[in-house]
Amino acid sequence: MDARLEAIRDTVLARNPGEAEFHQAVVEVFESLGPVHDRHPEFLDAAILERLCEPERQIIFRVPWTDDAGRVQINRGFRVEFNSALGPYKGGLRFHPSVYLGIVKFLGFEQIFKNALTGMPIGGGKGGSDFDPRGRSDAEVMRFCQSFMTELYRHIGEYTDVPAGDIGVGGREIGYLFGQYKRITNRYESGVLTGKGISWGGSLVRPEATGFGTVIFTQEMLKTRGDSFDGQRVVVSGSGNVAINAIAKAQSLGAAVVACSDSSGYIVDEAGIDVALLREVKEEERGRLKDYAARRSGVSYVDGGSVWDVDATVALPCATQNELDGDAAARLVRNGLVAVGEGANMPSTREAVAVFQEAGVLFGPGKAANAGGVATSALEMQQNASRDSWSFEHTEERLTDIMVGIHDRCAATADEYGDPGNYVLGANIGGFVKVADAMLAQGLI
Ligand code: NDP
Ligand code: 2IT
Repeated sequence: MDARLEAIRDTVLARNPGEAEFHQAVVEVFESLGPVHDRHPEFLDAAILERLCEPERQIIFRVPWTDDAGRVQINRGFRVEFNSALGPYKGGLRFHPSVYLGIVKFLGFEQIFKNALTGMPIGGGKGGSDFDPRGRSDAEVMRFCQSFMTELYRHIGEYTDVPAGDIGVGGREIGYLFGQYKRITNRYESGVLTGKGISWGGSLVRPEATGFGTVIFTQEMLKTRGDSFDGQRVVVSGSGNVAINAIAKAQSLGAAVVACSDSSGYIVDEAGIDVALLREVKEEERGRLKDYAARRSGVSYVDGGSVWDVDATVALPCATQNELDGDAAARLVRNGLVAVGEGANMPSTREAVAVFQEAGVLFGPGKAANAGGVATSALEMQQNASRDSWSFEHTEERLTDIMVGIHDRCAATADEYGDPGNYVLGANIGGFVKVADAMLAQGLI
């Protein structure tokens, strides 16, 4: 890494102790940015990197609520408003027991570059809570969401900060959050949240967008080698919103998707995953993958273990950060892997990324490959602002154009900086330059 960037990096790491995921995301971006600063010394003079790594605002709050037994529960809520150079802060809310400031900051930091790559007018932010929705009743989830919004409402708004879903936050939670925002503010401000239901301001294709977009991006990478999804053997991690829709899209392009996982284990279904059954078990019943295996013959369920033990030509990690390590990457590469599209945020460890890149595997990093979700959120904001709603076909066409555009911009940037096919470099530089130019133009703020 460039010595000037090393010094800035060391300061950032020292100023943010104990935030391992945030450190990892920062270091990975810094490793791409040396050549940009050679060409643009003005970015150094204006301390763009130092400013980028310091969130514009960080909000941490108490979330008290009562469970169904009448006991008081206390969780911690977060919203990190990272960068608003390109538009209102935009990014999801994650409800998972592992959430702490370091996770929210890594996600918010990645979101700045991802959102810039979409070409839409959105800044970067992220939030969430260490609340665990697993095993909670609808009524408990509602009371939690109402309490969370009772603090969050004062910090958000269609021109200020627009949250959406992430792990543990889907249509149900967005509904409860929107209802409470509306009640407190007495405003039907549709554009304050995205991922809403279709009848109350949501956008068609938003539920599918992240998974669909990841597959579209990966298909574009495959095309550069005269290849496609047709006939690929695909393994997906996770079985939530992103995973299920990635599976559906890959199958529609002719791939055999043979395995997916949840945090308890994984299934192998050599006949190809039955998406209708998967949706029934995971989305309607909020069940577990072992229930899927119990209802379909020829499926094996492996309790614990890693889904990356299953051979694949295309891997789509769609669960969580650091779920695919260097050893798993090396094993996949030995057994014929040709491409990886990250549906999750930072699912591959730094060692895994190095293994993929050294082996010449096509590697689409999350901030580019999973940008279809937030891009379609921006399309939802656009529909809300114009009080319009678009057809599925039109919205899907927009999503496809955006994903092809992100792919092409990453590829062109990698070419421009002398490392063709390096989508990590292309995404980091492409996103950074756009934000840095805007920050420079807007003065020292
Ligand atoms: P969901 O909550 O719908 O699904 C998450 C899935 O990942 C579940 O199958 C869950 O298993 C599994 N998982 C979560 N945490 C862990 C863990 N610590 N260890 C093992 N498995 C885990 O979330 P999404 O599908 O929305 O999100 C998945 C990933 O995609 C995240 O990295 C998210 O940041 C990213 N992403 C999401 C976008 C969106 O629009 N939703 C947009 C862009 C990126 P279990 O059910 O057992 O908990
Ligand atoms: O990581 C992500 O891009 C998301 N969770 C989606 C954010 C959004 O605002 O739609």
